[in-house]
Amino acid sequence: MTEITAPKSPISAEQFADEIREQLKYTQGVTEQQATDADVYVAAASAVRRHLMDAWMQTQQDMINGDTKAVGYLSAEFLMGKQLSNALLNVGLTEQFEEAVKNLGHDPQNVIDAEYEPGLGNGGLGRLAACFIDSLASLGVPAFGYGIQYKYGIFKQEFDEEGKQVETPDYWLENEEPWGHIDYGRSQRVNFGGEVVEENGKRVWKPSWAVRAVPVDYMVPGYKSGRVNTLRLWTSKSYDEFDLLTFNKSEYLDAVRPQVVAENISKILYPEDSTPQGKALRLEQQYFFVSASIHDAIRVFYPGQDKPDLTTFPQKINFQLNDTHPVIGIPELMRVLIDEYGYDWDTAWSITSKTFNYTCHTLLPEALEVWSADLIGALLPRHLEIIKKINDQFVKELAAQGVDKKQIERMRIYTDGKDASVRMAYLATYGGSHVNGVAELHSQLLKDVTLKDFSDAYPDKFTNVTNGVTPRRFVRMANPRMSDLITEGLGTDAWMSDLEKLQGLVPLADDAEFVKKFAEVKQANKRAFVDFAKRKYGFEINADTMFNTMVKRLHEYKRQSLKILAVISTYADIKSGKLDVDSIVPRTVFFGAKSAPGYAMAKETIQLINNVSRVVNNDPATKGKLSVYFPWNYNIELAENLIPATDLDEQISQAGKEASGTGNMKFALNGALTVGTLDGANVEIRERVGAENFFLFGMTVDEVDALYAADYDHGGSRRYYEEDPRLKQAIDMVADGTFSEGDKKTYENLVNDWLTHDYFMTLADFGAYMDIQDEIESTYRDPMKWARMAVLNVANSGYFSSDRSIEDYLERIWHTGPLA
Ligand code: B1N
Repeated sequence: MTEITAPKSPISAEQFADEIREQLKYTQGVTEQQATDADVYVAAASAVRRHLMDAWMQTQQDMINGDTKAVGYLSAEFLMGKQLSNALLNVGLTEQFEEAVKNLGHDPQNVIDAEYEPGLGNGGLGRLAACFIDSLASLGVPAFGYGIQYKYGIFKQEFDEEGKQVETPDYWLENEEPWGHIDYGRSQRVNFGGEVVEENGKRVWKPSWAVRAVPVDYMVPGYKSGRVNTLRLWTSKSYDEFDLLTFNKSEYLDAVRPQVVAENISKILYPEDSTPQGKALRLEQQYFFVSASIHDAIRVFYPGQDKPDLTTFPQKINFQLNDTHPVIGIPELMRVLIDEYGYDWDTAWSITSKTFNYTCHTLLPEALEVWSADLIGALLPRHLEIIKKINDQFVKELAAQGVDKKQIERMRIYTDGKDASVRMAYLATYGGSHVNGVAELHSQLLKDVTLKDFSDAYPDKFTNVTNGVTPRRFVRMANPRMSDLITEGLGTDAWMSDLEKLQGLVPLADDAEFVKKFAEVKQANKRAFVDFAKRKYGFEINADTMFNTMVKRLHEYKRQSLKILAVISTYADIKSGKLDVDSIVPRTVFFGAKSAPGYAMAKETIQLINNVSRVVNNDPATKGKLSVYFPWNYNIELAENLIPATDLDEQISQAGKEASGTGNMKFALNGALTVGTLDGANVEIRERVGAENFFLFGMTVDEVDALYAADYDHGGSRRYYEEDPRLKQAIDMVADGTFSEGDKKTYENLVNDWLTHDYFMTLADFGAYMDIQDEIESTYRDPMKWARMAVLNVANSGYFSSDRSIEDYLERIWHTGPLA
């Protein structure tokens, strides 16, 4: 059992069982005999929460009273995953829980499973936020996560008979949710609409409606740090102020409109990943949580003060803007300082620009949020004025620096004219102290391409912080067998809070016995996944095959289509007899991916994968040597089960499109080998694990650019189709109805796009991708060689701990550290 600093007095399993009994009786009102798994889950969660309470309160006290600057991580998404096992691990009660629950007559796994996974995020960006708050707490750094408690999280994905994605609402709060604590007393008023008038020479905002932002607090326990931070998620309530004036004009529905609007704000998470939708409600959500959070921070750090000295604000807290979603916080803090606290413009600007920093998570130009000035003006008229003034100041500053007119035009934060708009990434870059990308290559491309003008004008602002993942959840919890082996191999479990210690495994890669044990662990994980998949999905999977996984959001740039075309090609060769089915390495290909509901091309790809799965898995010609499974509703739980069971991970995005990726890190840390392109953090993973332990293929960023320059996406892809018979055969099969019961229309859009545009160059990389498969197969045929490479992947991936990412943020951006 690992020793921890929180709670101060560890308890026995018997005591923990008593605490659960007490909760069952006095909080839930059920007898021990009546208690279901779900009851025991709620009781155990409540008991754990009590264990965290002292440390939570102490952390807040120390933060307010001390002078260690705090971090406010502003994020529209926190994809937390289930909380109970994580809290037990961090508080040091895992074993006591298991024994206690058994003594109460329940299966611990069933109790853990009874928790409903909160899906308050889309993918990597939201999960990164969750890993970061775990690491902040584990490092003892005072921090708040600030976001939205959506009533409906990311939709539940199902597949219909035709293999199409069907979305159903995810009402995650249907049952008792023991973690969040709603705190009505610390609500904030958030105003919207109306107009700005001149009063005594001052601009005064007269809003037309308001909502009440109520905080729901989640404890964020650090691992072995004795610290518990806060994730504060805002929920919107109406003030139930009835608009009498409107009512008297007998416009009843108009009179209650504000109430309806208010409750809508935190109702639903936008299901778009990497591509924003410029909808008014989304801007309302952004302003809602950011405004509430800024006022909350002032309340926390200047308790009871009517006239706080807010020039010290940037020494109390720094706000990290998780992509452009919270960037409206910059004009909001300006407004608060000027309108609410009476500071002059220059003082307000000095405070604001020291308070914010911006992390960019994309390279896709369409993913940088741009809001129409009309929309901002209607919803937040005072902010639009402030943004224009920021823009004026910015333009003057650039001119004074000697920046030429054309470049200034390109850089405008606010663009005039009839389609006047506000570019949030530019506002964030100018309005904050630091800008960072999320992997070396990404940060470089930000400087060279996406934000080049800004990097030229403000070179010192730009830095990189490569993403990371929390080893507690994604190694220790997800992969207990491998974790035990690592601890045995290293003679300590200190790697869990200092992941670079995995380096100590490097010599063990040459220890045949250790490598064999490592291979056995992987095999045991595969068998466990087979059971899990049978239980949850009814799949019949053969554990004695290579597990080859591609899990991530469905997006054209990620190129699930490349993977499925390769599968189809292999299948075609087996059918035609070109490939002897007994000669191939038996493979089970797994896909997991949700598509944005309105993303037609992505949805067609999902349908194709499902139908390839149906056809291939039911064809006796493949003799079970090639199978495709697409477990629906990819989420954290599935990730935690599938990643440790995977042999080969797919990271095959077009070079220059994936900002970082974080799945790639989770796989490497769980002993999967990667087949991947030189994109995002793949580059750094390969550097660290060694080129000889990574299956690299495909074009580089420069080669991609050269092909675009040669007009690839305007008809250039067709040549690849015509010149590579494997590719032609695979695409023809998609077109001819093999995977749509003879219907030639089903995949028309996909086929048409491949042959005319193929913007993400799937066809151009197909040959290289097929060629690398030979190397993959011959390596897999030598199990000890494969396992050795896997050990080296684990041993050299300690860098990809989110603890290291946070250390980098502390040093390069936040300039703060642990509480004394
Ligand atoms: O952020 C992750 C990266 O590892 C991924 O490479 C990157 O694609 C992802 C709008 C996004 N970038 N942008 C988003 C999400 C939701 C939304 O509404 C954009 N997600 C990423 C972590 O750095």
